[in-house]
Amino acid sequence: MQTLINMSEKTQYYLDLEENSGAHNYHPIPVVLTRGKGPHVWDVDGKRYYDFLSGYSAVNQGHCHPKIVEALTDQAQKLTLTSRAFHSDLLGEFAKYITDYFGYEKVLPMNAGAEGVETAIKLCRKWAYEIKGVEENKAVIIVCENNFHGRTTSIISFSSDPSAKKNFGPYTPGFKAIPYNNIPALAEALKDKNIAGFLVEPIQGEAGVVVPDEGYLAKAKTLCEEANVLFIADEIQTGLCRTGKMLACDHENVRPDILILGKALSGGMMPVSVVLCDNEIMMTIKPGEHGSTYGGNPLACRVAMTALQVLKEESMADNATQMGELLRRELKALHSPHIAIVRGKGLLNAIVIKHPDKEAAWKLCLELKENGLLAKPTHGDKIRFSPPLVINEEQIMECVEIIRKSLKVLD
Ligand code: IF1
Repeated sequence: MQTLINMSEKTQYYLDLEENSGAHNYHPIPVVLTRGKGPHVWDVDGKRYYDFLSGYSAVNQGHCHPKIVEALTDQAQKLTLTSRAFHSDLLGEFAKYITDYFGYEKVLPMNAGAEGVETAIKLCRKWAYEIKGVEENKAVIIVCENNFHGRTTSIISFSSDPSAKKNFGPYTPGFKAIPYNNIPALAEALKDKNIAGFLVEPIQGEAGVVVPDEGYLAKAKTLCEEANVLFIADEIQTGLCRTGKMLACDHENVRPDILILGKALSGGMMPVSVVLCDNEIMMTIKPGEHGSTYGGNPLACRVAMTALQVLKEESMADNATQMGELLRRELKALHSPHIAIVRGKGLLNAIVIKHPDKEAAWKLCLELKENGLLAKPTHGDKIRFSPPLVINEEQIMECVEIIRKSLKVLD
């Protein structure tokens, strides 16, 4: 039972319900939210907060964006699900819209981000056996240490985080981990003729917003091309304007062979993920060989098209660039003895806390909550600062002041 003295009875009521009847698979900040709009959320006592996590970058467009809500509610009253046993008018429209939007020949729609990653893995393996000519069941996909690609059994099989994989074995074979942001290690791994693909986050989110060296992605793509290996970009967290470009790969003009999107693809309305690639890869999957009940449902298609539309209409990539530069500049200018590093790109940022108390980041997040800003530590000493991309300069400055004031709790 979480009993904190400054907790309202209403909040405690909801915490107790979750505690008693919900799985304990998270350790959330003790706040109970009931409403969201733009960069703000409100708790059950009516207190307003800046959301500096954005649903783990799923509400880039801001909470309850009116145009996306309108698309959701309108379509919800027409047709929400047909299954893929039949066609719908929206799947074809969505497929054309998103393949034109990102410049690929085909799209395969799924739901959660992990399903998108699993789909990319299956496509990569099928391509390896049927196009590249790798011996069956010998395909290997290179991944990076400290990766995060989701929570399915195959995906955690190649995680390097013990808490993500302990006692979930036996693990799925066919993956080789190399250090992130290390070209020589990739070049060495690519000598293996059974390598089918290289699955990489353009910026490692969960690891604490680890930005690779300039040129890393471009060099990696070139090495993959030379080795006839598929470059698979997991842009589920970094994509959709979060880092100041439509895709994080755009910073280096890298076109992934397989592009995976999720999260903000629906603007926080519902799980929608996609895999984008060209015919040579996508057409290796034949009818009946892959799918899902909700994959490509009309409601998701309608919502996703609107979510993509508002990203461009409201120039969210440019705003992410400008607001991100402002946020990092102002955080560095605090010259706080408790902040070791400020890093990020666009509005995907993190601070690394320097403090003898290993609970310092958690305590700072509790103080931030008291002062009206919600954030949560990742891997102990890192705190991600990734507000919705609709945040403006005045709001950034207000948040910097909240952070400045809250840091005093660590003195
Ligand atoms: C949790 C992390 C963020 C992702 C990338 C695939 C997925 C994710 C790059 C899977 C999901 C979420 C999952 C959520 C917390 C959050 C997270 F801390 F876990 F790593 F954002 F950084 N690729 N990330 O970031 O997408 O299946 O969840 O839709 O599991 O705790 P999903």
